Amino acid sequence: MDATEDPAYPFVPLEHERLDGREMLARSRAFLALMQQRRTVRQFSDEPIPFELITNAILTAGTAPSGAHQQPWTFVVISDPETKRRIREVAEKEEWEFYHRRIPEEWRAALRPLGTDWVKDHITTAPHLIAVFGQAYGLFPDGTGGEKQVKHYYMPESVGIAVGYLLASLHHAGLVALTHTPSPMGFLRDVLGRPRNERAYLLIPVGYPAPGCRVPDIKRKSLEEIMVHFRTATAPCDEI
Ligand code: IYR
Repeated sequence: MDATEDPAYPFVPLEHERLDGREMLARSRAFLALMQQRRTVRQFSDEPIPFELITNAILTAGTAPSGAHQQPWTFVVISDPETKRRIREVAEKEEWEFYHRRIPEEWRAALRPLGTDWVKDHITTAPHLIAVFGQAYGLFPDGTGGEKQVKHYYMPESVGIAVGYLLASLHHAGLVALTHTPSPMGFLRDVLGRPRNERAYLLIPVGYPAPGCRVPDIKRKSLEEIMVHFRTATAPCDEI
């Protein structure tokens, strides 16, 4: 018996459709073109959005691979003005300190092209915020009124992949988002009443862009800059 034949943990056949080569290429190019259009946005409209776009994006994030399939993530959606206002208040207090006192010169220079500052009106303008939490460990009732901790593996990597899926889903649906990192963001756990095993990972305002929204004129690295390819003349890199 090999490790995939343990009756306690059954395996099922993979559902996989083998596509025609041309179809694969067409899909791959269309997805690339779609993702090339994605931009981080800081100016939001307060217009409401269909809420299923949020739940579908979260379900899509939940399809991400994770360490030992522990799915160590929680997505807290904030749609009420009072909670948004409280989050903005603390975030701006922290960001004021960051931009006026804590920021090293090198970091300030790195942020200059993005035009960011301590004012975070997107937190109250965007119709929804998704606060992403990573679970440092699992927390379960132990059956005797106490709690049992279960170690999680590769939490930051797992949550990062899930957030990538989330952002791709939102963009695919025609929305814009901002991967906001109020620093420090420990306050989010307190404001949102999350349990002690959860670590705030990102705060993501989601919505439509504000009319006349502008974004920095920045370029993406080329394939040559981001890919290294080990190959031989005989390695299988077929053209279709
Ligand atoms: N947390 C700050 C600063 C900031 C840091 C990085 I790295 C960015 O890519 C953008 C901003 C803020 O949210 O303004």
